[in-house]
Amino acid sequence: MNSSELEAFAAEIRIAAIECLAAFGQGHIGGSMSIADALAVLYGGELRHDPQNPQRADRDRLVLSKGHAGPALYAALALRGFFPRDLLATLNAGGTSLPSHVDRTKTPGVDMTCGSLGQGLSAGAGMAFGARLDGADRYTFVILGDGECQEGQVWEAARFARAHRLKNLVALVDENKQQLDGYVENVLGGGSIAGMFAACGWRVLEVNGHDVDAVSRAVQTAKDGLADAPTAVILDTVKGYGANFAEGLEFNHSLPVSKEEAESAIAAIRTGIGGAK
Ligand SMILES: Cc1ncc(C[n+]2csc(CCOP(=O)(O)OP(=O)(O)O)c2C)c(N)n1
Repeated sequence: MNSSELEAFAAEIRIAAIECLAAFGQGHIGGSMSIADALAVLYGGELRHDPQNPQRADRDRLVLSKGHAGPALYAALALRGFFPRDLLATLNAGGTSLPSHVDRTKTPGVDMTCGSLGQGLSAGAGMAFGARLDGADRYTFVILGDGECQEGQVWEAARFARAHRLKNLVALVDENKQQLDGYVENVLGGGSIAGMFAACGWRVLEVNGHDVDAVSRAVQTAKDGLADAPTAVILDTVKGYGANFAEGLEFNHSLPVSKEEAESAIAAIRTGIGGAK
């Protein structure tokens, strides 16, 4: 996909995720919106995947460690044809294959069950290590939240990945500066996630996470094989980006989403996302 196609894909991911949340009536809007552009880049070409054969062994792996952002991943998967788009309306319903938090046993295209924060980078490091043992050229991408990076397990995994020189592992950190209960700076401020990954010996790239070209370039760099280390791509993002009823609120982690709000937000997205960046 070229740049304008990626932007259009990101907009469709936002729209489908909002529809999905509105069908259930509430959910994790903030952290779903902030990763839409990164998902567009991954599913728009950077991630080797096969909607007709989601378990294909040579696929790249994606771990959505901030598993509460399932609606955004489900939107991307549905738009790529992993399952029918109608299924998005079953988010969190009894017996659904689309639970609020991602579950690899339920949803085609979901590679890891996540929701208890802090665990995904460990799983991803294991997948990357496994790929090396297999002699396989697949990559593993892990999407983490900045609040999530307060979990100690993230840094155990980071050190493991560096110690084993897992250059086939890419962490994408959604640095939207907000977590469940407010601003990261106020909850556990100080320090720099980029600096922490660098201190663990990772290659670190910092980009505007809503600029699909910048994210694409960073992911391509992460895959260039030139660093003898894993790569962390720090995405400078806005929580709720593009959903006009959520963006800019201090507490937009999980919100009720009415049909009217969804319609208004979708109409605004269709006319072009406002310049928060
Ligand atoms: C171990 C653990 N503790 C607490 C929670 C509850 N929880 C769910 S989402 C969230 C905030 C996550 O913030 P962040 O990682 O920044 O995600 P984002 O803002 O991108 O949605 C918390 C505390 C959880 N899911 N897992």
